Amino acid sequence: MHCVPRTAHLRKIPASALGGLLLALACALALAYAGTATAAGFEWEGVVASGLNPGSIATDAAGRVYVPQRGAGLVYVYDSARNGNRLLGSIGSGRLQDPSAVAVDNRLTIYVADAARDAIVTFGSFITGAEYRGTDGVGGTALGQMRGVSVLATDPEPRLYAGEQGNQRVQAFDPARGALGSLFAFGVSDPPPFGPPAGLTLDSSNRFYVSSGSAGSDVRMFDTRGIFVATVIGPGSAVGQVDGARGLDADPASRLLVADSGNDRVALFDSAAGGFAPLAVFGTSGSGTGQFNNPASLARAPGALLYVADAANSRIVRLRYDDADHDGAIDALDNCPGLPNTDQVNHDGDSAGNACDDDDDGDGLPDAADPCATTNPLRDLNRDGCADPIVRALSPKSRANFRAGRGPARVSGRAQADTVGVARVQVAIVRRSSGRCAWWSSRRGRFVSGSCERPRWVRARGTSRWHLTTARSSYKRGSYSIRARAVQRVTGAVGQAAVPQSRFSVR
Ligand SMILES: [Ca+2]
Ligand SMILES: [Ca+2]
Ligand SMILES: [Ca+2]
Ligand SMILES: [Ca+2]
Repeated sequence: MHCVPRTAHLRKIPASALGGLLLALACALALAYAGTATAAGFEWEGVVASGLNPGSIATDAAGRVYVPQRGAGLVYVYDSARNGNRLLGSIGSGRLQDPSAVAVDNRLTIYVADAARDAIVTFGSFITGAEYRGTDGVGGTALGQMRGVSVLATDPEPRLYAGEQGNQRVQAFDPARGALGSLFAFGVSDPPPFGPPAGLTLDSSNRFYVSSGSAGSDVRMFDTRGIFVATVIGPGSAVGQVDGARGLDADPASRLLVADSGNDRVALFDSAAGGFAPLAVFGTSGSGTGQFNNPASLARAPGALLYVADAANSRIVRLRYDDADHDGAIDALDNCPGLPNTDQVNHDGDSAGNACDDDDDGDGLPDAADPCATTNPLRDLNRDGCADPIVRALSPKSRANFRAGRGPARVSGRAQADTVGVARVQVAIVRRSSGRCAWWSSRRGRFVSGSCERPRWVRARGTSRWHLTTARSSYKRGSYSIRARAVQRVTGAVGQAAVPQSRFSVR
């Protein structure tokens, strides 16, 4: 929408006062919305670690942070933010010389690029001791060989991708083939100018994004086969531009997070569907709070968190991004944006989480009038929002045989009534003999004659497990049937459909 200054607008079209008011209102709304969108940017949470010489960092599904320490032959591992980001330990001692990049796949396998040997070293999950699994690769330009790996990425397959500075390409590996079977590689430097690859990530459609750390270079998109599609973010220092971005990470909404190294800031760009529009930018040059000096790598973690390797400040910084309501769900995918709902629970699977859904179970009854607000019952004859109460496991079972004067002294079963529970269970026992009916009366302690069409319900003891005691001696010859039904708490609904019956005879 195009909003002109209100006064100018009124001066131009004085006759249309109502139209002007409407446009002004619409513009006010648009501005309010823009304000909300800006608020959903980045927030500084703190410095996680300092005194480091970090390479390209990674996180795992549990939120741990992996920081390759260039030159030291180690990858430091920090715990999740929830656990205080404390240093858990390191991996690679004796196996690594110059770890330049790390990636952790969805099976928690750890891959470390060793720039000193042009190889990728594989370790098992950190929680099971990160055991050494092997070293693959050698310097060279053929498939399976590599030069100067500066960044690693994984996809859900899981496959492994390496950005090679020396060969100016991205190479894809399939670890399932053993020995890191190389699948294909594609060059990233054409069209020029483009420096060696530094940032590498894949969106949810498995398209590649590659950036270069060279001043004046852009961010490029390649299709799933590695064919160049377009430059998606151009070089420069204005909002919407990057300058030698060394770190990239696509988020679950396929938006791009960028460590904009030359501009000492981080930025969020919309997805391909959103035209890579700039959504938020954060940071200025320096070494204080909210400042960066050559941010070189970034990695998302659960809880709407983003770790940034602030390289020239020798530190790792934790940011929160796109989470204005601070509930740990990025607002782009938050099922109640603007309302803190950490659990994101959404019973009916619609677009609104329970916290902001007036009808959590989607059964058409608003929560305030729905005693079973989180169940959408299949069978709800009285439309009270709760599944109709049912009785089962009725005993004695049908076709049991009894002798006169020795009938079943105990009738029992189970009952249930949705989440509200059973208030009581009622039982009706009838004897039919020569076309006449007699019903069990607990008050009288015997069968009393009555209409065959009008059951005489008596109350059983218990609820979800219940029983009724009768007198064995009161059973005369005839054919009997027992019915039982449960009465639901809160609304008093009575089990209506499929009331179970047991039929037996006394001879
Ligand atoms: Ca949120
Ligand atoms: Ca929320
Ligand atoms: Ca819902
Ligand atoms: Ca409901």
